[in-house]
Amino acid sequence: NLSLLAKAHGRGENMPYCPKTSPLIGGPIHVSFPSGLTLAQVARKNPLVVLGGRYRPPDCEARHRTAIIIPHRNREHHLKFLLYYLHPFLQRQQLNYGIYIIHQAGNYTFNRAKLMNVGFREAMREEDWDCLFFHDVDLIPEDDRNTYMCDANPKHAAIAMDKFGYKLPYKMYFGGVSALSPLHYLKMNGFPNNYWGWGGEDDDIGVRVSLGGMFISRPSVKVGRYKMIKHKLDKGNDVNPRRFNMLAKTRQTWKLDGMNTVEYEVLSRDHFPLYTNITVHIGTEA
Ligand code: UDH
Ligand code: NGS
Repeated sequence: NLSLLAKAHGRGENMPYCPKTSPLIGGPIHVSFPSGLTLAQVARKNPLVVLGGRYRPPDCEARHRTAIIIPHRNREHHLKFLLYYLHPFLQRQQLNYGIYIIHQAGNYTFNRAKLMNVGFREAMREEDWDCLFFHDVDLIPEDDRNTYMCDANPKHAAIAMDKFGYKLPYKMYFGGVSALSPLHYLKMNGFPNNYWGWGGEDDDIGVRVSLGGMFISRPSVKVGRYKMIKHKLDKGNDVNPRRFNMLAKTRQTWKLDGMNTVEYEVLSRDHFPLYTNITVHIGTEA
């Protein structure tokens, strides 16, 4: 019974939709990294975020349901800062949102794109999200007008990163942060599962967008700004020497490898105060 459900959630039954443009959105965000920040402090600053890192605007019905999917291993320090900025940022946008950390188990070579496939399936299992933001853990958005909603085409959001002088490093760059609807994701058979180690998987995803009959949409360079938390290449994520050969074959492989073939084993699913953590065994290179 819907009205009982609404009451159980402490929400009115006939809440109006949120305005098309949130009145809470500002402009540029000043990003710094406060020392000594703890997750408990971030939780205290976000009292309306509920278990699993979920939020709905308290006084209006959100027009958009966005899941944030973050591939992760051994970057707790970055995650803390990302959550510190992302939670208030998403709340100012009046979104119904959830944050998912997809944590690769074990020490085998990292596989960013396969973790995204896991995140897509596991997030959609929980809720009928209408938009998924695939988000590196070390990128902090620097402008409120960078709305975390999907466009008619797959959107590349991280188009102006500080490390590239706030512009695209090359025209087809699709790395960092991108946003796809479930329909976009399925049209391109998701992401490749076979890029182990650093590099190339984001270019493969960009090619899949056009092979799936779509275009890359982008916000303006004023808005799609991100600060990257500086770091070195991680242990367990060496540069992938096969990436150029693999990229040359995307046209032949995209339908044979992707969402339709992803295999993994979920080891745990925890609904923590600020995020849902899914620890997954994704296997090793064939
Ligand atoms: N990630 C982890 N743990 C790892 C590796 C990657 O959590 O051990 C995730 C994390 O979300 C990260 C994303 O995967 O933001 C992308 O990985 P990355 O940050 O290593 O890639 P990026 O290109 O930086 O941002 C690479 C550093 C310099 C590489 C130079 C190679 N020529
Ligand atoms: C390209 C990589 C991408 C990478 C981009 C930016 O060369 O995966 O550089 O890298 N493509 C290949 O290696 C084929 S960065 O400057 O962030 O280290 O995202």
